[in-house]
Amino acid sequence: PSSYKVVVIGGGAGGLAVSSTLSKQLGKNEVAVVEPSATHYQQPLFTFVGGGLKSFEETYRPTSEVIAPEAQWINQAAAQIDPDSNTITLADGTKVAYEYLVVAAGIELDFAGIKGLKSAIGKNGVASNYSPQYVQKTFEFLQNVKEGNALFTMPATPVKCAGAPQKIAYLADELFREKGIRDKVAVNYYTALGKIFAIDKYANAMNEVARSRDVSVNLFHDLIEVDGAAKRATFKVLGSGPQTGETVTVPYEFLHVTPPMKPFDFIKNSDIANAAGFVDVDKGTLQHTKYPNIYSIGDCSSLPTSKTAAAAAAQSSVLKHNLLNQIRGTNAPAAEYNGYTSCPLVTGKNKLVLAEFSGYTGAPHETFFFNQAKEHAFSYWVTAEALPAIYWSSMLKGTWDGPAVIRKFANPTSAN
Ligand code: FAD
Ligand code: UQ1
Repeated sequence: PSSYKVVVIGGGAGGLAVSSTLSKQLGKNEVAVVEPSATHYQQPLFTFVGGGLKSFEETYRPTSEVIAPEAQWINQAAAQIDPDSNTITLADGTKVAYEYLVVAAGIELDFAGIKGLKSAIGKNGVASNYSPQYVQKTFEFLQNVKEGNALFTMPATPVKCAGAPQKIAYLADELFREKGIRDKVAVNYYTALGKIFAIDKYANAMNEVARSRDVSVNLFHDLIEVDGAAKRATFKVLGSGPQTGETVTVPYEFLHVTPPMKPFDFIKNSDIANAAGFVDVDKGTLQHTKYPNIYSIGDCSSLPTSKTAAAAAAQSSVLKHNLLNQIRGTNAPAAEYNGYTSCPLVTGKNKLVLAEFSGYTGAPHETFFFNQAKEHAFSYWVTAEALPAIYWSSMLKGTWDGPAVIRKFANPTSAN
């Protein structure tokens, strides 16, 4: 089989941040990137596309243009990982051998996990910012709304960017106000979880945002069925309240679904997965708990923090440091990831709550000197203008490790 020093599975945000640096450091054709998609998407921009604030064309570039020229692109899906023989098998059956493996395949959207959703989505008012296939439908269908219920859902599974399910509710609220129909439309957020956001500082802020925009927040409501023809969504009530176990059916004119998400089968069914199906790595070093020549980054990893590109950026520098140490036999101390993640909660045009925290401790780690739980036009600019540019020009090239470098002078008294 073909053979590489390092094989990286996945050419998304994390996989490219790692492979760009490694391929330059290790030399041409020592690093292969296994990536089935000919198009690379900047997914954080999808929220803005759904809200009509950015064009879809800004969200993607050809994979051939974002992969480092020093890396070998294998344009196929990985189908199997065999850590005992240091090989992976591709979808066409070819085997590829590695000395070191980095798994960065992301997380799978499970539209089939909700009854009726697969046939309903993309038509009759049902859309999702989570998929490039349906993100443009969000804005199209929002513009068609004249009255009735607009529903926004968040599932019980782990998801990437756990704030995205509610961001689009605030953008919809603003659109309905601009059209002068807000008094005829109810904006309802339904989450399977018991809180609007995991970290209290930002949960308090978002509860106040929802209250002030008249967005109803329905906790412990898990979407289980969509009847696309009748335009009705059915929720199962979770938690331990009086309605627990009951189902509630709500008619809608517009439905934004955050699909349940799950680890890809080729990872889940491999020897490198934990019980939940994520790649079982040390939460500090990102090295596999059983196979020392395997690392993982981003949404497919077991790292117990909130899954975002911001987290993958911080993880990428730790992974590269530790893997290059190992390859070169240097005895430098291991770098440790502290759980840093960030969720820019856009709440309207020029308004945004910029959550930044450690998923390991729950402590905020804010980059700037002002209170980022407050809606701010500057935070909007950072997220809508600066970060997309940083993503293409720096993160994918392996030179963005997250905002720690800015925090040093912009908020020097903040921890970390
Ligand atoms: P991805 O970037 O998803 O890349 C995974 C790659 O693996 C893909 O290219 C995929 O094609 C490839 N792959 C899949 N299967 C295989 C296989 N079998 N073999 C090989 N390759 C495979 N993050 C933020 O930081 N800020 C935000 O504001 C933000 N907003 C978001 C809004 C939305 C609507 C969405 C959907 C996401 C948002 N995110 C945000 C999350 C962010 O996009 C992800 O957390 C980030 O992309 C994770 O990087 P990754 O490399 O782990 O996975
Ligand atoms: C970030 O570093 C990052 O990676 C490029 C994102 O993805 C687009 C983000 O959304 C965020 C919020 C960060 C964190 C950076 C700052 C300046 C808060």
